[in-house]
Amino acid sequence: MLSTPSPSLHLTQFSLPRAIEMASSTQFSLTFKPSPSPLFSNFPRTRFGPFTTARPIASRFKVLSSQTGFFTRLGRLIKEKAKSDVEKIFSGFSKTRDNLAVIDELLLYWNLADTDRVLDELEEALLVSDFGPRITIKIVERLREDILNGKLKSGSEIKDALKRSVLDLLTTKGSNTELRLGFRKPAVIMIVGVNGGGKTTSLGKLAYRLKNEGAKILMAAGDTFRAAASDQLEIWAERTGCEIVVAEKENAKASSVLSQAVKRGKEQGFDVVLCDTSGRLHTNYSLMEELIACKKAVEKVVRGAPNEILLVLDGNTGLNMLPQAREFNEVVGITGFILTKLDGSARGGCVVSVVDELGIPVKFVGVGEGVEDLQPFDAEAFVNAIFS
Ligand SMILES: Nc1nc2c(ncn2[C@@H]2O[C@H](COP(=O)(O)OP(=O)(O)OP(=O)(O)O)[C@@H](O)[C@H]2O)c(=O)[nH]1
Ligand SMILES: [Mg+2]
Repeated sequence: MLSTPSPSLHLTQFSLPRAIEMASSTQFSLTFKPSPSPLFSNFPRTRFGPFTTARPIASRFKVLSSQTGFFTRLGRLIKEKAKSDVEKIFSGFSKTRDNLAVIDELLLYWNLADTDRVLDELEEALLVSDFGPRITIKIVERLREDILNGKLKSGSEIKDALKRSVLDLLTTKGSNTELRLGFRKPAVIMIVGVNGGGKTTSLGKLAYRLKNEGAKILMAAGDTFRAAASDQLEIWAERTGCEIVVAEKENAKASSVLSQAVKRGKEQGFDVVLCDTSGRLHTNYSLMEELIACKKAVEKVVRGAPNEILLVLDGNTGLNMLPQAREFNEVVGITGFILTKLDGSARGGCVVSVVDELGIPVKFVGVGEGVEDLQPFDAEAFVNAIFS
């Protein structure tokens, strides 16, 4: 069921000045923007036409909304989609795969006498792809042991064992890849991270996915530092047919915007409120404090919220993302990662190092700038995508 805005709301659709004019005269007020027409009249007529999204929205919501455990199912459905999006994941990781293709060549001509040289080169290939020294050594030494014990007798057996090792690492430490949305409405997801990592884009793509599963989504423009930030999110709201709450004034407190949005979400029966936040350096103490305020403000409105705090990490930063992850986790408690820009990076191994080092699951990977380019993380699909 699509939320159909009332006729009066339709009239003011995306008219910011009008909305501001109508807003209350309190010191701090927010504008609430209804979603565009359910027919997606503003949807770009390119790759993602209106009809690719309209059908699943209607059908899935009917099934799910009438049952308890809506959020559990929503989280699971999104994850299950990863299995069917294998092609997308495969193409998204093409650079990492190219980088690791050397392993195939090495193993093709492998023979026992050559083991040390081959494993040295394999080690190097993993390091270059940002698997990180600790895991790389762990993987390579396990392979060496199995080769010397006679358990692995051919190049293809070594390759399979390599894939199994990586899969084990991912599934042992980061298996909770489903979104955990609790059981109170609205579920609240906060997206945090350093500047330019892909927070707003990921939020937009996530909204698209959730909406496709029938959830009623409200976006909250919590990046109040830059005027352009809410404009950017508004474009995503329009593109995905979601509603959005933005601050009326520049430099409004992010925590107030998020709190107001969650209140609105609660009053108007939204399923999920997606909260954008400003980019901040993990070393900037006062900005990190602001995140704590955002978290508390949201929690005051809905007990248990935010249900997810997703840290966006730019795949191009490679292993430098680890200190960021540690710091954000210490300050606000990260529930999952979104690793972005993996389409442009040959360093897909960072997925494994992040999971291994922090024991926090990667929930999504960004493999492009399009609306469908946020893929739920599936360890098996990932391993198959990087080791073709
Ligand atoms: N290739 C590629 N580009 C991406 C991906 N995710 C985001 N981007 C691009 O990265 C740039 C920054 O994305 P934003 O979403 O604005 O990043 P942000 O973290 O919200 O930035 P700030 O709000 O300034 O901190 C944009 O040009 C996005 O299109 C991805 O998965 N792949
Ligand atoms: Mg942003």
